[in-house]
Amino acid sequence: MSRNLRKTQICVIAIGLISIPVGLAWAGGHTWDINEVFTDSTGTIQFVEIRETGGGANETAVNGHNITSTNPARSFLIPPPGRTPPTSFKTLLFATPAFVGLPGAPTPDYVFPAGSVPFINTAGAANTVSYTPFDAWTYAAGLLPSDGVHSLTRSLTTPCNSPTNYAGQTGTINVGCALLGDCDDNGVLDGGDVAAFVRAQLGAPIGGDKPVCSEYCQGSLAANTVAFVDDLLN
Ligand SMILES: [Ca+2]
Ligand SMILES: [Ca+2]
Repeated sequence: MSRNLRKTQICVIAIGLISIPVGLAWAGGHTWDINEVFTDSTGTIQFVEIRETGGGANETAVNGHNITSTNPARSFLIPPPGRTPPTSFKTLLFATPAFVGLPGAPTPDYVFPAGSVPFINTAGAANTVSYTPFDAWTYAAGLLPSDGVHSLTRSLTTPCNSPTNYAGQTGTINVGCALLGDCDDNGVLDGGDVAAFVRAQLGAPIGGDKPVCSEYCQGSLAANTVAFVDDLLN
């Protein structure tokens, strides 16, 4: 190859690179991680939340990648279009059809098809949930709650669930308790719930208690107690 021809080729490549719009040049979709998973006891109500973790504003090209689970074996191809920037630290919410419209549930960005329910395991076993091919997260057996209110986060904590969609809508669902505050599970809010609420906070429930009904998800024991007492007295 002559020196002049090589110079010409380099110039053409350089001009080509310069002419690519900045947004396209840096658009990607590789800095998203699995952030939170949730299941109820039956596996019909589940969600998977992924999060942009690098702060990149143009990690828009999530479409074409898959959310997968190994237990059971599931794969969901994220359909087009890509997301609208900025993507920085935002979340995307994938959920089963039964999640849609629940009290406290934000609108999912994507709904798993009915044939993919359950999408993740309900309890007990280990599982690997991935955003392919860029992130694979494995949690050990016994870590995923299924009480209807707690979820498993990327850092392996089990707080109240916090599904958040791309628009920033967030909420908490409690599908494990029919009557919030009925901590002794006798069907009514009554005096017996006070002792059962205390037992739940101490982590020492007795037979017949329903600790999930003491979970007000207000962010602190003080706030939870206020909400419980308010329910009890009103
Ligand atoms: Ca969350
Ligand atoms: Ca009660």
